[in-house]
Amino acid sequence: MKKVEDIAEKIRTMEIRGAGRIAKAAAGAIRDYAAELDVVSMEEFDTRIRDVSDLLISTRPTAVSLPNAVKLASKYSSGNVEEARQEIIENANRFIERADRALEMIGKIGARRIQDGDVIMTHCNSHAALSIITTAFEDGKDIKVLATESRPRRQGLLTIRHLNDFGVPTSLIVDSSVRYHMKEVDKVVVGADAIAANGALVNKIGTSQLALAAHEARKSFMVAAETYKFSPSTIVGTPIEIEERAAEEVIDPAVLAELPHVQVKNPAFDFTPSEYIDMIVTDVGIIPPAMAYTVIKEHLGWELGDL
Ligand code: RUB
Repeated sequence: MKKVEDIAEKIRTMEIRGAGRIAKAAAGAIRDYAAELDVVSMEEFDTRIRDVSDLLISTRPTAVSLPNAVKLASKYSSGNVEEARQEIIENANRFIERADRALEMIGKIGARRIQDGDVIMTHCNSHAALSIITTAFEDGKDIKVLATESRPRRQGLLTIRHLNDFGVPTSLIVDSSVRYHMKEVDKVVVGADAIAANGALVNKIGTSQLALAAHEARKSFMVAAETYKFSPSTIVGTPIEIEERAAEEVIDPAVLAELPHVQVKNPAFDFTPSEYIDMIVTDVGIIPPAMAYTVIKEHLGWELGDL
C-alpha cells in the first residue's frame, strides 16, 4: 500500500503530471499493488483493488486519462485470486504499451499536417503535442515554436527544455501575449486532459484563449489526444470537473493574509468548444471533434463511464 500511496501523493502534488504520465503511473501502481497483494479470499482481493483504484482516481479530478487507465488496468473477470492478479498485471501492461504506442502514432500522423516553414504555438507541456512537433522536426521540416509560459505552474519551462534538447528553434512567450503573437503563427498544437462526447476539449487553463485567437486569425487549431483521453462519463451525463488549485500557486500566502477582501481563483483547466477545433490527432487517425462519440464507443466502451 505504501508504494501506491507514494504514487498517489506524487500525482496529487504534481511531481507526476500531464494526463498521459498520470495515466501510465496509475496503471503501473495498480499492477505492482496487485502483484504483491497477499490475500487469500476473493472478497478481500476485490475490496483492496477497489480501495486502491478509488485512491488513485481521487488524486486529480480533471484528466479523464486517470479513471480510464485505472478502470482498464484493474479489470478482471476471474473469481480466483491468482488468475485475477494475472489479469490485472496483463491489463496494466497492455495499457502502458498502448499509451507509448499512441504517442508515437500521434507524432507520425500529426507531423504529416505540419509544413516546412510552419510556426507552431503550443501551450503548457503536452507530450502528445510535443510528439507531433519533434517528429515533424526530425522529418527535416524547418519549423519554429512559440511556447507559452503557462502560469501559474510554468509547465512551459518543461516544454522549452524538451524542444531545446531536440534543437527546435523556440521562443518562450507569456500567456497574455498569445493574441499579439497569433499573426506570426501557422498552427496551434495543444494536448488534452479530456475530450467530451460533444467534442469539447478540456486542457490547461488558457487553452481556450489560444483557440479563440486562432479562430479569429483563421489559423489551424490541432489537438493531440490519445483515445484514452476521451471521456465515457460525458455520454452518461457526468460533467468534467475543473480542478481548482491552491491560492499559494498564484500568490505568497503571507501577502494574501494581509488582504482580507481578496480571494484567489485558480482553475487549472478550461473548456474549448468544438467549433474552435479543426482536428483531433489521435492514435487511430485524425478526426473532427464531432466524431468523439464514435471514438468512445469503439475504443473505450461507454460502460467505463459508470452509470
Ligand atoms: C497538463 C496539461 C497537458 C495535458 C496533456 O496539466 O494540461 O496539456 O495533460 O498532456 P498539468 P500529455 O500540468 O496540470 O497536469 O499530452 O502529456 O498527456
